Amino acid sequence: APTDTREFVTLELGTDQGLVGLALTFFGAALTPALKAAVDTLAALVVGDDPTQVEAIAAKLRRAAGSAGPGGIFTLALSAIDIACWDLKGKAVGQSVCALLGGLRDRVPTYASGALMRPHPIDYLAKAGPRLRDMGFSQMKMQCGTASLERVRVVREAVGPDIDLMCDINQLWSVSHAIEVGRRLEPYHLYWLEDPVAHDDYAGLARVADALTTPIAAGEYHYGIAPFRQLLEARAIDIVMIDLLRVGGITQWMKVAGMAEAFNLPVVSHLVPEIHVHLVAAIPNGLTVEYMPWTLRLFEETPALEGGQLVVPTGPGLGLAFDQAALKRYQVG
Ligand code: SMN
Ligand code: MG
Repeated sequence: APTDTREFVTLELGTDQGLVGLALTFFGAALTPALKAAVDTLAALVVGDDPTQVEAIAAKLRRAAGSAGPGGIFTLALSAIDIACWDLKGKAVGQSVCALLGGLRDRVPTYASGALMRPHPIDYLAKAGPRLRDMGFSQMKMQCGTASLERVRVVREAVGPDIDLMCDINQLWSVSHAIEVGRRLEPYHLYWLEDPVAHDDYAGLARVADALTTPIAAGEYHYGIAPFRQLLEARAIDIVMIDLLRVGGITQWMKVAGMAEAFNLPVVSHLVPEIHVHLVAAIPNGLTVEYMPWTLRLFEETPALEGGQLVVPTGPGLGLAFDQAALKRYQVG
């Protein structure tokens, strides 16, 4: 619901040269205090290490965490360390993270997310869709589950045929339901249908992808890089969605993007647009960045939106600074 609050764990890693690398992580929900403890513990373990050696740091932290990984809180915490290290890598050489990763382009398509949500009534969607278009977005995503045909029809009619419209099911459907409803959604030309079924039902997802002409996107729920091998080998998806925090940070995100490239598939990001803009802009198969506004207020300045595109910050590292007053204002615990 629009009044929901979310808790983030922020990280600032300082160096002996006076640089500060920043990161954030979340998905802890009721376990956010445990996630914060994990981030603090891992950060303490890398004091004195060279932040440019991100694989050495990941290896050390995996060893230290023992069988608490892979996945879960360990990976969410590891991601924060890795992101802060990449910010430091960029700051140390005066280049953006995008430039360090390949620097393919200076802006990327982006889509509005978070506005057309499942709890919203249909008449609200009919007004909110065009509002996003008027804000300059040419791509937007809605959530569905029940009454999906009606909801998609109303939004499609409200925004017109030229908007790229996506629909996220968040794993709510069975395989047979996904195929049945997915077929009936095809006249509305969705840009993609996201997570129609359980994220780890690779064969089921492949059946859905095979049955529909609408591209299937998934990947946000997976931890680490190995599950993407399953998704790709099973031909379960047409669009590879990578969540920076669940995959293990920037180092791991780039590996999955490379896997997707080898399968000739595009990559899209999940949440945290401020950081993902660097990654999607760096790779040849980057399709679009999810513009989810949850984290924007934590920063002094965020990537500019120009003509439906997100501009990659050119400052060193991530080109971001925490708004310290905002962090104080929102601080919990
Ligand atoms: C999503 C995921 C997590 C929280 C909110 C929304 C959604 C998305 O699946 O794709 O943004
Ligand atoms: Mg989703």
